[in-house]
Amino acid sequence: MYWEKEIECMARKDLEALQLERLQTVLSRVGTRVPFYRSKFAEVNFDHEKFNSLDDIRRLPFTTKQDLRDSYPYGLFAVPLREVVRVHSSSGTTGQATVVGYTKNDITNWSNLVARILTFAGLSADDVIQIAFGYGLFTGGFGLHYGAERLGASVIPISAGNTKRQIQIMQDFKTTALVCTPSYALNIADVLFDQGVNPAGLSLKFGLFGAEPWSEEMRREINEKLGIQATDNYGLSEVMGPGVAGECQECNGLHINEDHFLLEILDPETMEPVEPGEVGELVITTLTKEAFPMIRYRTRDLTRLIPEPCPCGRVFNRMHRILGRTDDMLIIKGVNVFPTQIESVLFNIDGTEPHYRIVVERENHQDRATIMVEVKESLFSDQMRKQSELINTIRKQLNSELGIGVAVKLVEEKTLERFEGKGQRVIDKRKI
Ligand code: DLL
Repeated sequence: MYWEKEIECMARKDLEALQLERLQTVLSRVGTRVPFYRSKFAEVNFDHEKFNSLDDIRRLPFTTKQDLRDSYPYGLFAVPLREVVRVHSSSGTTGQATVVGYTKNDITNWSNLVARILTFAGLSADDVIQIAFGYGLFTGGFGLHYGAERLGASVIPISAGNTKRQIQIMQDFKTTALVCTPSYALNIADVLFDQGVNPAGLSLKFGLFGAEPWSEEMRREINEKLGIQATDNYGLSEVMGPGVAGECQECNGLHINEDHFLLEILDPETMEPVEPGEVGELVITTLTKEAFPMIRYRTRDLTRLIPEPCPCGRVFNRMHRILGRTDDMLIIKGVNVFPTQIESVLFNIDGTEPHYRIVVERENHQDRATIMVEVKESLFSDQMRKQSELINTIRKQLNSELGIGVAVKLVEEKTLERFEGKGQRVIDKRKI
């Protein structure tokens, strides 16, 4: 267990005082050491002497993914490279890659924060943790690995892929906790079933899933199939990697490690704070990072705060599971649609498998969305009537959830590609 009661349960006003003190330090640090921030701060006549409340942060400019790209590779580092002990990078599939760095202290903090997240979820030194996130430049594998070691658990650094081997190891090494993306967990559950392995015969108790959006319905599906308690955890490489926020065993929102991160939830149009509890874009400022501090980083992730205190007793605010990203929000026929909304509907319908794709096309200036969903093989040998009934049910429910008409196509089990890392469920063929 990695439990810092004096911090995790401190009075809110003390936490805010700690945040302010740390914020002042980080601002003076980047203002003197990073030319990018120095010139940005000068543009708004920022004087850190006059910075005396957390709300003053609203006077500072935002940092975006593009700023990171423009500073590739080391332009935003706040320490010389000789103090950097680790570098991670995003894959760059959607543009120029971005690079982030860590000092020794950063790695220590990162490990501690991930150990905290694992503790939130109920894990302890008694657990055997199988890390099926990719190891490499992606922060998932190493981030969870160091945290699990810090916790004192037995760590199996198997990395992603080779699903049959994952299952073999899980059986032989008596894994108690699986750590990966939710889509890979589902993939593992399917292969487990195909191999006739009864999950009740495994030692698995916990699943810690993150790195991509998923729904409450998907959690239920994974819990049932693997016989575990699945929790959600959130992070992003730009501000650290995993370890930013995670669910406790209440499974009702993710506690934010607020002693290390300052969060704002802003209306993505006006960039003004939303009312407490309303949905907006998450903007994060790091409070303790040395090598790669981030000031007001626009995550593009949408969520809302859960204002009620959590029964677990932690002071850290909770955020609702990520609802989607401003940039993977689809606008179909002018209506905003999030893939997780479609997922929630599909997972509640009997006869469908939990694998789907959303294909969007444009023909004669008209959008057309087709939802491809896997169904049990037996349905295809059944009468056509059953298929069309199912299509109608899905279509009706999607129409009422989304407010637009979509086409539905049933495909046979195992025809849609499976994921080992982050899932890619939307195929947008529109050239807009
Ligand atoms: O995905 C870090 C991570 C690794 C988090 C392992 C949790 C576990 P990036 O590759 O930089 O970092 O991607 C960050 O992934 O902005 C979100 O859009 C999405 N994301 C991460 N965690 C969640 C989650 C890692 N729990 C981007 N729910 C973020 C929804 C998530 N989306």
